[in-house]
Amino acid sequence: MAGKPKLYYFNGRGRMETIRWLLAAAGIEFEEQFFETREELLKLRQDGALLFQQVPMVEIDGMKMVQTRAILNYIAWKHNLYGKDVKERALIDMYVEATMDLNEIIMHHPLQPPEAKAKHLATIIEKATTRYFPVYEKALKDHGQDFLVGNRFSRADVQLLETILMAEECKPDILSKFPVLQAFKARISNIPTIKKFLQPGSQRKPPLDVKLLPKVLSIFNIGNE
Ligand code: P9H
Repeated sequence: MAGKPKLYYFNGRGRMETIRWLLAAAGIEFEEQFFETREELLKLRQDGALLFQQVPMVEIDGMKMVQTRAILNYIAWKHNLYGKDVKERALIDMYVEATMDLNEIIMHHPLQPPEAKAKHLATIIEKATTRYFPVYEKALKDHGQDFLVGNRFSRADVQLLETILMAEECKPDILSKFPVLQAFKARISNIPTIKKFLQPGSQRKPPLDVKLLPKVLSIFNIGNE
């Protein structure tokens, strides 16, 4: 029996957080190795552990998986969070890829130069409330089911909840015009595995703060290229 998955990244969200969410939602315990220095990243590269010299990297089922989406697809498929057939998978992929587009903007907010922060925040709020959230609000309203796809819990529900909570950190009342999403948030947050992950002391990471930022910039040599 393969041991617990082991996650290689820094002690923060970035591109690894969605992987932590999906493993937690599936009830899968996991270990983490955190980079404190660039040397540790370079060591993994020298050991040939990073197919494209990048992280996130997850050791799972004898593989050293890289590429965030590939890792998420594998976990979702393995733990039946990817729909019952290829049509449901297609719809899940459309919903999930959109959450990742919004996440991509939000996860880079801490890396924005101070003078660009206000405009970047306005973009997050505008995109969330005019492009993305209206689609999920309508989908849930139209079918009236508890879950986004196939009336069954899937990665689409997990990744939408993650994105909703990240957007609320940007603007606490960002769901004010989305009553169905407010109910969805409460419902999915009460699923036992997710409720446990939302508890203090879990492996969920806080927003990337000014304390951690210099370490992230040095680990990935950002800004000294
Ligand atoms: N397609 C950190 C915090 C927030 C957002 C991003 C990066 C891309 C995937 C070293 N990995 C800053 O850019 C660090 C990827 C993976 C791939 C990396 C290098 C990033 C970050 C670290 N950079 O989806 O997995 O960009 O390893 O030499 O490229 S994450």
